[in-house]
Amino acid sequence: MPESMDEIKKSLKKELDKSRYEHTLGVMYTAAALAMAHGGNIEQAMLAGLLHDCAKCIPNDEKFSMCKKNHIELTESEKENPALIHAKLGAFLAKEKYHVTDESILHAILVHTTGEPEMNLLDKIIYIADYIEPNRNKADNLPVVRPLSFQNLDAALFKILGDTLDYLKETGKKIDSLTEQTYEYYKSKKNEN
Ligand code: DGI
Ligand code: FE
Ligand code: FE
Repeated sequence: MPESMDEIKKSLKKELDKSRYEHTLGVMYTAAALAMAHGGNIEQAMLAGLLHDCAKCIPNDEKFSMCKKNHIELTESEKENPALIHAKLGAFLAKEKYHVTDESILHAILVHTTGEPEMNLLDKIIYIADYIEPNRNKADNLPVVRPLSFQNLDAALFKILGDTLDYLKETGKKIDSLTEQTYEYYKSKKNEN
């Protein structure tokens, strides 16, 4: 049986540090609001939002050993940038530990960090909610991206991806090919209109 939202919250409160737990609740409610605005399924959005970072606070060495033990294959990019692993491992834990059976929720968790071309509505909602939730305050473009997210999901994605790439370049991080492909996809989508 899938765990109830209350049971999951209780468990995440222990698994995550305080600010990550608060971020998680922020993503959950922001995802609900985006689902309302765009005709998505509110319950799905909330559960995916609640669980999206469930693997975030596991130490890196443990992330690697959990992936090995459970035959979760990592890309070269994930091995080089362990910050990416929590998405794949999070989708695994959502299924195995929290007993989520809804594949679309698991998929939204899987792609929440890099995105991917042709995301579905729930994928987009979680990707965007992760960036705009109220506790986020670092990105300069938030005053533009927040209202845009309630008007045009693809335009918001393009803006977020562009700024994320700029940030990764500025900080000298290796860019995952999916992040790049996702940006190119939503750029070409924008040029179609
Ligand atoms: O887990 P959150 O902090 O809430 O947000 P997230 O899942 O979007 O993860 C953000 C982290 O992922 C941040 O440390 C930057 C990193 N990231 C996202 N795309 C890429 C990336 N890191 C690298 N090296 N390359 C990427 O393409
Ligand atoms: Fe994350
Ligand atoms: Fe997050």
